[in-house]
Amino acid sequence: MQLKNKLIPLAGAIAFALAGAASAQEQVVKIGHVGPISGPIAHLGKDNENGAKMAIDELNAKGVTIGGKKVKFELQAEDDASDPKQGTAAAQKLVDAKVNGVIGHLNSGTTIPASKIYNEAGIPQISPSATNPTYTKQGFKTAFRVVANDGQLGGTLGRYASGTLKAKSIAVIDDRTAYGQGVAEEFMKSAKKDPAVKIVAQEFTNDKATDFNAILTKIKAKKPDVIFFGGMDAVAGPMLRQMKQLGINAKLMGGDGICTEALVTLSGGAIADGQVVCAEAGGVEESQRKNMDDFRAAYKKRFGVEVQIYAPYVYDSVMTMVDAMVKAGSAEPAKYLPVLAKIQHKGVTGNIVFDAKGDIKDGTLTLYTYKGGKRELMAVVK
Ligand code: ABU
Repeated sequence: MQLKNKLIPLAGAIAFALAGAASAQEQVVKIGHVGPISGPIAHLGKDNENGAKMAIDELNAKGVTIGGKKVKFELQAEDDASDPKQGTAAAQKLVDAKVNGVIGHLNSGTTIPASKIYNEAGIPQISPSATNPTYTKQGFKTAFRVVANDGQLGGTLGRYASGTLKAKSIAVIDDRTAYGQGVAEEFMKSAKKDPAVKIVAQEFTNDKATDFNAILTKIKAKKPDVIFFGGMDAVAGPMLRQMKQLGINAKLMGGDGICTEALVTLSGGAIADGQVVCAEAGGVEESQRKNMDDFRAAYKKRFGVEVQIYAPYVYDSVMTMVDAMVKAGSAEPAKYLPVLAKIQHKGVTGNIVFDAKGDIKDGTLTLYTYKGGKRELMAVVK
């Protein structure tokens, strides 16, 4: 009896010591993620965050070793509500938490000011969706992006408006954000290369607006063939509804911010077949589409909803960052950053290789329209 009493605590102590030794071998690597989980585009922020969760869970389930040590990844997800001030506060919180890397932010207006904070802390940042060119033009060695930029988006859409749609009169609206203003300017620059194109109206709104009657009434009088909107789906949806109410039959074009699955619901079903033309700032050719389709199916199985737009790019951003850590044999930012800058990662969204500025090399775009209440792929273009 006495012997048994002594053996039990001894066995417990051995088990405790073994568990301690195992956890001493396991290194925790923290990945920060920031997007708008509140506010008008919370559905897109959640989409991005879900992409990060899928990558982290997959890595932990598979088991990853970095520099000879087994690693456990932890996701620290923050909400910036698409607000630049909340964006910098979230960035500082991640720096203070000593994250090993950051994926985000979603918006250009939050990504750009936050990038200065990450840069000063030497923490690598990959944005999966911010498309304003300024982000990678600041000369920060820590800033990367896995999607094409507004120059490519606006350029391609401008050529499509003049070349394919043969638009002659175009009205432009933007939401005055870094993204909306930037993509609208690039679109106009590109469309105006065709001397037959006239910008007949230029109006402004904001990223929380829901009433566009005044600006749409002014635009209606100009009878444009196309209205280009620089902004997000939460604003484009009600805008489409009011276009229909006012009897405006012009096509609505926009960048990746409106090119979501949710646009149909947000417009209250007001989109006529083929009326909207928009572009995602990435995409894969037909031959590589299976990986993307498999990702979308796995996402839907896990979260019960369709991918909105950028979840696969977030997933790839995490995987690319971790690939660099594994190849560098270290999750220390200073050690894996140079490897990340030269990485060649085969992701579900295509090959990820960065140029000297941190932009994706050979970025593609995917043109979409909407038919029968569904987003429909038209073409993948370089
Ligand atoms: N690229 C569209 C949404 C995010 C942004 O650039 O603001």
